[in-house]
Amino acid sequence: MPAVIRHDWSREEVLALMALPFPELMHRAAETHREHFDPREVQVSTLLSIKTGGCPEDCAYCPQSARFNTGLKAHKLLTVEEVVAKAQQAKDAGATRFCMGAAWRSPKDKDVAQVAEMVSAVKALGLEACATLGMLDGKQADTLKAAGLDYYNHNLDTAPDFYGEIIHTREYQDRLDTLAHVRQAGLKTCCGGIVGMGESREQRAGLLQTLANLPEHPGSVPINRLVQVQGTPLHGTALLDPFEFVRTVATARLLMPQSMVRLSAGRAEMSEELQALCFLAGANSIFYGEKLLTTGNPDVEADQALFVRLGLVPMPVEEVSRTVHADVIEHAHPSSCAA
Ligand code: SAM
Ligand code: DTB
Ligand code: SF4
Repeated sequence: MPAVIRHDWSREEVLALMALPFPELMHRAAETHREHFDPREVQVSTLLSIKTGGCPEDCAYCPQSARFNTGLKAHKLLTVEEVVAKAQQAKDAGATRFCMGAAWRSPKDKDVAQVAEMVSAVKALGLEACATLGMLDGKQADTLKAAGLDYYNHNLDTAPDFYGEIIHTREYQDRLDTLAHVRQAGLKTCCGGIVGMGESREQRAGLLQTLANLPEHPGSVPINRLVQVQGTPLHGTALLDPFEFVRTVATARLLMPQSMVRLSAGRAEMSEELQALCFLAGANSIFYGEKLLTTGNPDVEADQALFVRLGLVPMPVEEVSRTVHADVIEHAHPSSCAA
């Protein structure tokens, strides 16, 4: 059955889903997941920080902001050769997508030209390529598309009404504008946010509502759980109830049935049982490899063992493309909030 894709969710409808009795929410999310995907398959992406630290922005969660003393050692842009070597390692370990992240507010055109070379080299290895470089203008998005980039990651991070508590150096609208440039260039969007930053459930619902009401659902929706880094303003934030995290994943699955929902940052601090619940709730993508950008991620061996114990398998690249390109029915005025 083709998916019913909505872009007109109200916050009340999203909250009603999030507040369902846990077994009901999990049942609906798992059902939606298997309507569109093979629930055994999990897409695996590896991250590399190609330019580390020294960022002028003040994102309160981020160890890479130059404004906070986190002890992080800054590093200038890596060379194409260094990036290709890491991409080859990621491919050999079983990753199908390679995501390059840079601690920029927005890249200069000469930076984009260098990243474009990296993208072409990563593509030549047969990997999907993703980049996250900060705000892009239309021309920069076109350059990356021409180099063969598949995805651009740019997160909304949180609800519009909580955003001002977290970031002061760029507006929510700037993020929406970059996402529009990315879509207009024909790139697939990877867009999600962070939970556990002290936001309310209403605000988590607001993030998911905003994501689902974008003109197109993001191809990938990373749900990050805050990694608390000493020296950042959010270090010491009260920990989010793990079930609330699972509810967020399940609701993302219900609102964006055909998107890859990525269990992103924060896995190193999660039990395997919590991760398994997230897979049951419809998460079907992870970051794979010992490091995220600057913080830790589970060991490759631990992830491989978890996949075996849970009967999960890595999603092949062709299937990732097929699901993301699948035709959808645009449905503007549904009669019920049940996805
Ligand atoms: N500088 C670019 C930007 O901000 O768009 C790209 C890199 S930035 C590190 C990419 C994303 O990583 C952020 O939007 C945020 O969602 C996530 N992130 C950064 N620090 C994090 C943390 N401590 N915990 C969870 N997610 C984090
Ligand atoms: C995303 O949503 N999460 C990734 C990726 N996109 C670039 C980044 C997580 C970063 C976690 C903190 C760090 O390792 O620096
Ligand atoms: Fe800079 Fe990105 Fe970190 Fe914000 S999230 S401080 S823009 S690297």
